[in-house]
Amino acid sequence: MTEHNNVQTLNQFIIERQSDHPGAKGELSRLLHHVGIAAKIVNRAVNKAGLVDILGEHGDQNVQGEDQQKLDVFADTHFIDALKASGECAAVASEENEDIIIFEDEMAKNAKYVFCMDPLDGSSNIDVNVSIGTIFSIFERVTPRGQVATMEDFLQEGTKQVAAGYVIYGSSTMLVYTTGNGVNGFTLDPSIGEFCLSHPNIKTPKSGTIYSINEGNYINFPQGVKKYIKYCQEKDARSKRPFTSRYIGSLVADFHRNLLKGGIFIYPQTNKNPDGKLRLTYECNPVAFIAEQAGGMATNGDIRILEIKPDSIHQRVPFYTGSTNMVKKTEEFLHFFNNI
Ligand code: P6P
Repeated sequence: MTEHNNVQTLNQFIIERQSDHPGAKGELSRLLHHVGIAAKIVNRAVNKAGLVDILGEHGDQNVQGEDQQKLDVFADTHFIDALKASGECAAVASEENEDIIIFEDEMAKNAKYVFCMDPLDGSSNIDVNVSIGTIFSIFERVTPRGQVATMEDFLQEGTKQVAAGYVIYGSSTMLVYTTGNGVNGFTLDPSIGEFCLSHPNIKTPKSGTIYSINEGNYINFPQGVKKYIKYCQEKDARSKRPFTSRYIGSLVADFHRNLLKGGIFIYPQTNKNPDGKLRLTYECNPVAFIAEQAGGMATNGDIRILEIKPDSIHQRVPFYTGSTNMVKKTEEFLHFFNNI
């Protein structure tokens, strides 16, 4: 019998932390509870992906023109179903859907929140058994309750997020989230089917020795990024350089490692992606909220990610995030060499 008497489950934690939000009536708690349910359903499918016919391409392409893997579609469908079932979500913006998904039932029209998500980020890694993840961001709607949500509810600055998090389906499955009072990590215990508090009050190191960037795009990088990469590679005992290069190609996995160990993740503008590759509303905003809540930073090379007013739900931005001292050093190079 596994001893669980001192373990706090996600649901116990959510309810306990409800008091962080005076006047809360449990809407966000119920919404987060349903996120946990969907995460367990997707986790079960991800773990079996190699065994059942759920691998391989779904035949369609998502709005990004990327081949949709079946697990992408599975994750998108099950998160949407769980959000609708919660009764606390009015509409969803998803990487897998060009337009927002508006729930039109009476309960949803009166719901307080809208939800942005990348239901399965890093999906190109699915069939090579590399960690993938779900990333989500929750806003209180700005349109009046009692009517359907609109696109206006989704084009809010990241500073307006009420909650954000990610699920990493890796060697273990973890859910990491914030509601603006610190960052907490929960590890799924498959023996009881519960996310259990394993990483309370995560704080990311101010400095690190890991840099994560796809150096295959080096030729197209801004001069300041090229100079920063060379800075990471130079020998300097005092600042523990040369740093270590680690790049998994799955944002959730690269970010999570750097969050815990210290480091910087960079996806700058390239010729192929002149505005960067990562999407503001459902990748950069939630990751930035977590980074800042853990004592780190997240910018587009110039300003805080969280201060950017989105002009579309699939808008891309350059992304620099992680240990504060490393992000600041990168910005020094960008300001000097690129006049950013
Ligand atoms: P590249 C995965 O497709 C993703 O959206 C992120 O998870 C990841 O950080 C990035 O793209 C990897 O992009 O161009 O290096 O393969």
